[in-house]
Amino acid sequence: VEASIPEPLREAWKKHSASEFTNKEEFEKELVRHIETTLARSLYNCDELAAYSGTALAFRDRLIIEWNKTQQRQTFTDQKRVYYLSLEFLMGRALDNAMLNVGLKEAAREGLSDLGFQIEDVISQEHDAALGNGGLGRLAACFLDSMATLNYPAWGYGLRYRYGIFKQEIINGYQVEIPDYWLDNNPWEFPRHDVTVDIQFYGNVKKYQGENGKIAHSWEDGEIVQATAYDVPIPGYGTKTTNNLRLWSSKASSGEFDFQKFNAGDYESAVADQQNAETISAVLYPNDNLERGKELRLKQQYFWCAASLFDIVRRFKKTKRAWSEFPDQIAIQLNDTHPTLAIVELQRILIDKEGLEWDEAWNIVTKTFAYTNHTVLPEALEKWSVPLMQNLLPRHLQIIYEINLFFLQSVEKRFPKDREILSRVSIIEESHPKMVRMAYLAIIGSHKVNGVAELHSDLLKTTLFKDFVEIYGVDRFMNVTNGITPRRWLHQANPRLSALIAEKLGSYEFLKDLTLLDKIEAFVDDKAFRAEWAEIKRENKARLAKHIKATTGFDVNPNALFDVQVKRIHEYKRQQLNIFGVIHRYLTIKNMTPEQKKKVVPRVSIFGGKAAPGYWMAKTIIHLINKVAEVVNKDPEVGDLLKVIFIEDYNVSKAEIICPASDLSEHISTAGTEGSGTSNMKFVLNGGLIIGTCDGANIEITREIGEQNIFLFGNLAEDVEDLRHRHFYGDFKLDPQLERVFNAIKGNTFGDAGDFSALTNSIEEHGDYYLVSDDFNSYVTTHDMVDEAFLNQEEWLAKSISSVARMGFFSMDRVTNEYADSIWNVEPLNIKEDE
Ligand code: F55
Repeated sequence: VEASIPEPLREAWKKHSASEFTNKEEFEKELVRHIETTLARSLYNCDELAAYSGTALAFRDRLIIEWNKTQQRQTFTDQKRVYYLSLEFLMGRALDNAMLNVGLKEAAREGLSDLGFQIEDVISQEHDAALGNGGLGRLAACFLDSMATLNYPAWGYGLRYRYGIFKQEIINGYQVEIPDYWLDNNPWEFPRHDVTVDIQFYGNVKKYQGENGKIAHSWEDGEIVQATAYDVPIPGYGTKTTNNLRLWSSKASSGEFDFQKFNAGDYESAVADQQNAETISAVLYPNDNLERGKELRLKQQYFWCAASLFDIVRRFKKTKRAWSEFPDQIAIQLNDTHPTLAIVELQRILIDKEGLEWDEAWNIVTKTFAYTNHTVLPEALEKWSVPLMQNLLPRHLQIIYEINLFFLQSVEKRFPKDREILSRVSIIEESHPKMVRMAYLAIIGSHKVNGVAELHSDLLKTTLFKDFVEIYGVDRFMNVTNGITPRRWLHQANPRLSALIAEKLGSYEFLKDLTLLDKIEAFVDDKAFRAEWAEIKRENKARLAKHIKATTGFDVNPNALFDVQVKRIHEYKRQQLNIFGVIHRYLTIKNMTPEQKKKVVPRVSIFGGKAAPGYWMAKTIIHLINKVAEVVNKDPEVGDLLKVIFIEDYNVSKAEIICPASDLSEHISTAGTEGSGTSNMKFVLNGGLIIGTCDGANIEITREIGEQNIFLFGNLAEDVEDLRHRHFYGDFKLDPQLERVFNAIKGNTFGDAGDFSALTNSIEEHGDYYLVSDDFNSYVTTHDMVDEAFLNQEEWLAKSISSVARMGFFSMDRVTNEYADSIWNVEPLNIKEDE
C-alpha cells in the first residue's frame, strides 16, 4: 500500500500509461524497437532467433498490460479465487498461443514478412517449456488456458525447474537422455525478487505454555531455504483476462546462517550450502506413474507447498477478513497427491501461527481443498516413509498423526464392530518402515475427490477408495471427465481445419463453445467440403512426412495410412502390443504372393514417447521398435507397404505437428489402467480415427461419436482381475499369432534376441500382467477391419467429419466449468470491453 502513488499525482501517471499495438504497422514499430534496443541488434545482424525474441517481447508487452489490469481488478473485486497446485505444467511454446489469443497473428505474419521473416520459422525458434512428464502436466496447462479464457480468477502454483523433462535422443536404437536447460533468454517469466518466502526443513519441535495456558508447539532450528517467485502471464483466448502462473525457485537464504560462515572464512562450505539449496528446484523428476520415495522429491513438495500457502495466506490476511471466511475466498485444487502437504501446512499455519483451535482450523482446511486422482496403478500411489518425514518435517508428522487419530476415532465410532477397517484406512501403513499414505491424507483433508473419466472414477469408488465411500458417503467422490483446450489442439495445431470449420459455421465462436461443432455434421455429404477436409489431412500428413525425413532420413508415403502411438512409454499403455502387431504385419506381408500384396493397404507405423530413465522394460520397448524399424524399412520385399518410424523427443510442439497428421491413433492400455487419456481427444478432434480398448475416456468418446466411428477391441476391465488370477495359477497359453512373432524375435530377425528376452519373458513366463497375449487376436483382427475401412475413403471421411462434429463434450472449458460449479464454487469475473 505504501508503494501506491498518491491520488493527486495519478493523472500525470495515467497520461503516460503503456499502450498496446493493434495493427501491423504498430507491431513492426515495436518489433524493430525491441530488436534495436532491448536486444541490441540491428538489421545487419538479425537472425531468426532475434526475430523470435523481438516478436515475443512485443507480444509480451501486450500481455503484461492486460495481466496487470487483470490482477488489479481481481484484487479490487476480492471475490473467490482458485489456486491450482501442480508439480507439473507442460506448457509447450507460448508465442503462437499469445498471438492467437490476442487475435493479432495475421498482423504479425504480415509484419514479419515485411521485415524479411516467415512467421512459422520464427515461431519454431522457441524452446518448449516442458515442466512436466505427460498427461497430468498437460492437463494443468489446459486448465490454465481455460480458466483464463472463461475469466475465472485463478492462479497456478508450481516449481521453476532449472531442467525440464530431458531431451530424448535415439542412438543405435537406444534412448539417451540429455538435460533440458531451458531458462536462458526465456522472455515469458518475470522474477519477483521482492516476493520471497523462507522455507524451513529439519529441526525439532518444542512444546510450550501458550498465553492462555494452553500447550502450543513451535518448530525450531533446522535449515532455511529461500523461495523466490517467478511469474508467467497466462492469456485467455478472446478475452482481456490474463491470469498468473507463479513458479518458485530455490536458493540459499540470505539470512545470518551463511553470513556467519562467510565471516568465519568458510567460503567453500558457504558456497556448498548455496548449491544445496538450489538443488531443490533444479530438476523435474522424469517418472510418470511411478513414485520412488526420494528425499529430494519430498523436499520439492514441501518447499513448493509451503511457499504457495504462505503466499495465499499473506494475500488473504491483507483483506482483514475473519478466518472463517477463508474457504469462501479461496479454493485450492490438488493435482494428484503431490501437493498433499499443503493440507498439513495450512493446518499448521492456522493452529501454530494464527492460534486457531484444532477443530476450527480443520473445518477451514477441509472446505478449502479438493483432490484429483489420476491413476489406480499401485506403483504410482505416493507413500512417504515415516522416519524420512520425521527428520525433514517433524511438526508436520505430528500433525499428520493427530489428523489420523481424530479420523480413526470417528471411524471407530461409526463402525464399532469392524476391527479391520481401522488398519485399512489408517493414514499410517503399519509396515517396516511405517509409511504415510498420501492419497488417504488427501481424501481426509478435502471436501471433494474426483477421478478423470467415468470408468476411472467408478473404479476409485469400488476398489481403491471403497472404505472411504463407506465412511464419508458417496457424495465426496465424483467424476469430471478430462478435456483439452481447442485453442491449442485445434486452432493452433491445425489452422486450416479450424478455418474450414469457421467458414462453414460463420465464425470462430466454436473455439469458445465447442458444442457448436455439431453444426458441421450437416456438411458431411457436401462434396466440396469433403474434398477440402481430405486435402487438409493430406497436407498435414505431408508436413509430418517432411519432419520424419528431416529427423530420421526415412521417406514415408503421405498416401499410406498413418498409424500413430505417441505417449509416455509404459507397459500398461502397451506399446509392446503395437510393435508386436507391426511384426505380425511384417511377417504376413513377407509370406504374400505379388498378387496378394497388391491388396495391402500401405501403412506407416509411427511411435514416439519417452521412457523414464530408470524404467528398463520401457527402454527395451523403445529399443525393439527401433530395431524393427531398421529391418522393415530397408526390406525390398516390403517397400512402401510398411514403414516403422520412431520420432525422437516427443513433446508438446511435436504433438502439434503429429496430431493433425494421423489417420489412426492407438489408445490401447489394458482395460482399467488408463485414468482418462487426453491425446485420444486431440487426435479425434483433428479428424483422426482411433483404435482403442474400453478404457479411460475412450468409453465416453465412443458414447459421443458413436460405435460406428471407433475401433474398439480387447478384454473388458471387469474381466482383467480374473484373467490375471488364471495366469498366476498357470492357466496361460500364448496366442499362436503372437507365438509366430516371438519366434521371429527369438530367431534374431531384429538383432540379438537376448536384448528383448525380458519383454517376451514378461508375457510367456511372468504372468502377462498387462494381458498382451489375451488381447492379441482381437487387436490384429481389429486392425484388419481398419484396413478394410480405409479402402473406402468416402466412408472414412464421413467417419472423420461426424466424429469431429461430436467432440464438443471434450472441451477443457466444459471441464473447468464443472470444477467451478461443483467443486470450487467460484464465479467468472466478467470484464467490460472498455475497461
Ligand atoms: C507423474 C509423477 C508421478 Cl509421481 C505420478 C504420475 C505422474 C504422471 O505424469 N501422471 C500422469 O500423467 N497421469 C495421467 O494423467 C492424465 C490427466 O488426468 C490422464 O489422462 C492419464 O490417464 C494419466 O495417466
